[in-house]
Amino acid sequence: MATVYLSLGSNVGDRLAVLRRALQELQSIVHIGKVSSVFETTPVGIQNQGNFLNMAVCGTTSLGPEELMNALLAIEKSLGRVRENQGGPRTLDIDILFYDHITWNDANLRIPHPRYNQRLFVLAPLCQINEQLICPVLQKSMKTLRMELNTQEQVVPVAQLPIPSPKPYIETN
Ligand code: PH2
Ligand code: MG
Ligand code: MG
Repeated sequence: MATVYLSLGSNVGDRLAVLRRALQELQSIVHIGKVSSVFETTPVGIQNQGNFLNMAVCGTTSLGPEELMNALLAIEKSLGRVRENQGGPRTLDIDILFYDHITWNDANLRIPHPRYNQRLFVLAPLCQINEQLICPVLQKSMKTLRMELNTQEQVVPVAQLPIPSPKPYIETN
């Protein structure tokens, strides 16, 4: 089993409902151990789009990094994401921040996630679930990276979602 840290974001539709559904879907591929609060965050990059709700999740999975990424893309799709311009509005984005202590760099997948350390909408939720976590590349804790970050981003906790129980298997005949 691998320990993974994921970042979730939504700025289209009923954002909180989307995150709630995403956690339920995630339970089928990741055994969720911790969830952060849900934060309302101002958009980074393309500015003229709605505020995001962002959160972080930690859990364990038996999927490899690429399998996990494909499964996450399928969840994004099932919740109605249409891929348009990079960095633009999205119903649901699920990014792999860390996968154990591995580094992965190819055209389709980069772990740790690129630029996560420059984004308060990632670090604030992440620090809630494990501020002692050390980045395998930067060799610094999430707490330190957050303190070093100088940003205009507004990041406010607005809700807490429960960890959903794994989907029960109901036999029908
Ligand atoms: N995601 C982006 C670009 N900008 N800004 C915020 N606040 N939250 C996000 O999740 C986000 C973003 C691309 O993935
Ligand atoms: Mg993203
Ligand atoms: Mg993504």
